[in-house]
Amino acid sequence: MSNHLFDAIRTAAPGKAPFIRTKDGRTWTYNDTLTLSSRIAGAMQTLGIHPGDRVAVQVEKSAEALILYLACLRSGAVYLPFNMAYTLAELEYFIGDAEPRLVVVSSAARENVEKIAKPHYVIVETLDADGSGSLLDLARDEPANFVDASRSADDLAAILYTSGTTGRSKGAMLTQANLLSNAIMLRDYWRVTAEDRLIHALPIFHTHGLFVATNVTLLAGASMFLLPKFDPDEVISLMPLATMLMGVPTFYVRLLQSPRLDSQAVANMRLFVSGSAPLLAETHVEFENRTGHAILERYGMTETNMNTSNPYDGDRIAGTVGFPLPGVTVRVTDPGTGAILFPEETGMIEIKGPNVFKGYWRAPERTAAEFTADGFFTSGDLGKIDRRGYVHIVGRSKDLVISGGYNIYPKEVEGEIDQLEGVAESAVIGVPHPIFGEGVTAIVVPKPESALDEEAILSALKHRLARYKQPKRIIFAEDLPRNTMGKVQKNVLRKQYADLYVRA
Ligand code: MCA
Ligand code: AMP
Repeated sequence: MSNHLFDAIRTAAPGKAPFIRTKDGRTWTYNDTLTLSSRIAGAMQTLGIHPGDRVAVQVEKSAEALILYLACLRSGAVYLPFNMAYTLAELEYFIGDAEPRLVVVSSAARENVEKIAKPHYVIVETLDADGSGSLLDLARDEPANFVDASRSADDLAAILYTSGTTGRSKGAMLTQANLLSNAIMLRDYWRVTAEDRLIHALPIFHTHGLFVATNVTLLAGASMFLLPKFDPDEVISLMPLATMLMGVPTFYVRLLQSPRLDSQAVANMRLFVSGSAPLLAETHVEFENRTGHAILERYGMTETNMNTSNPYDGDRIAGTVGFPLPGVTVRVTDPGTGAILFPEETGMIEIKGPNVFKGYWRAPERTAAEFTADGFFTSGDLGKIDRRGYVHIVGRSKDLVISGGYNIYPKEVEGEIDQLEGVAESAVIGVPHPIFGEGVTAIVVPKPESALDEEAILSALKHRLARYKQPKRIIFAEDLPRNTMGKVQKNVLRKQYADLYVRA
């Protein structure tokens, strides 16, 4: 029996060497990780979880949470991680759609989650930030030699929900082969070895922190400093003990705000990686001037893992996302005709390769709509490939805001605002923000005689939307600019409010 992804992780695991170190001074060796993941997989089996069952997880970042992900791989369960910021209403939708067999949440959330899980016959167990909870209690007496479930390359390893420009969030189905092929490629491309020590300050419910950071570390037999969240001071203090950092552009903007960041502080560091959102060329240049390190920017998506990367040895060019990764084909097409464009011409970025997902969970029509007839995934990103082969992302055809590396789909926020009494209509846009890259901003047209103000709208959204999706500012307007087809011209609004946060 073989387990496509976990067998590779097990083979790379260097026994007594450390895998995770946490802030409180604890260390999990690879052997400890194998033992605990075995016990948790055993507990899940005892609970009746079978290969192919979904296991939804909404817990604080911890070593045990990462090991729970490994336990899911071992038991053949499909891992479904959720952002801690999601509200109960958001979680309820995901549970209804994914139909997990088990949901793991914090003890504080258990009672409420049980209420929404009950109609779906879902088991609820807990895991807290300190590693305690009912799931680990169940795992304690399970054996350390769990027999891993058989999983082939095409079996699902995880489903990650990504919001859609139309309709509700959709689950991107990622196979064992999607994850393994991408992690091996990145490990080799970025020269990650067992000597590396990664500063892991990203959340572990998205591709960046879960697959890029964690799978690459595991397949190199390397180790990580697992931080509960990003804190620039803490990250700088760890640099003399570490060799790598992976982050979203906001990390680098915030690090540059610290006078402690200099060439001395980074003397032991080998590699700084950025992704999930555009890194401003000025941030790249300022970071290199201050530290001597050229940040390596790469480009990925939940549906595709990583597609391109600046080179390890060659020029890491600011404002570009580098070359297609080995085995990945990237092309640029005319969004109107689908014709393949020449270098330097801007169009739709399309992707094909072993990294590209299997489709959206229980949504074959939505899957079909995102692929071309010859099997390329349509990214929704607009870009070009220059004469040297570097890919540039110049914009998005999808209506999406990226704030601090988190995606926000305006339609979801507009839907919530439009339901409020006194609102005629709204348009949600992203405008440049000095820390988050883009700031979520709502332009609201009130109904005549409505007494709505900014505070009333923001407080109404509080329990309806995750915090990072809530607008940073609400602006009232008499009407929205529209084109001759009646479509709201968001580009006009983005231009009009371009310096809203720069001024603030
Ligand atoms: C926090 N706040 C935010 C965000 N994060 N507002 C907008 N956008 C955000 N992303 C708000 C909080 O609500 C709070 O507001 C205030 O900022 C400070 O909160 P705090 O928790 O202290 O912030 P933080 O911990 O410093 O968080 C900022 C962060 C974090 C470190 C940038 O958002 C983060 O870790 N982002 C990474 C996201 C990520 O992993 N993306 C990868 C997706 P108030 O005080 O008003 O309540 S994977 C992906 O995109 C693809 C596949 C790829 O290519 O990687
Ligand atoms: P997600 O849906 O969270 O997977 O976000 C994927 C999107 O993030 C991509 O389609 C891009 O729009 C954006 N993205 C990721 N990496 C980069 C990058 N290096 N530069 C610009 N945009 C990026």
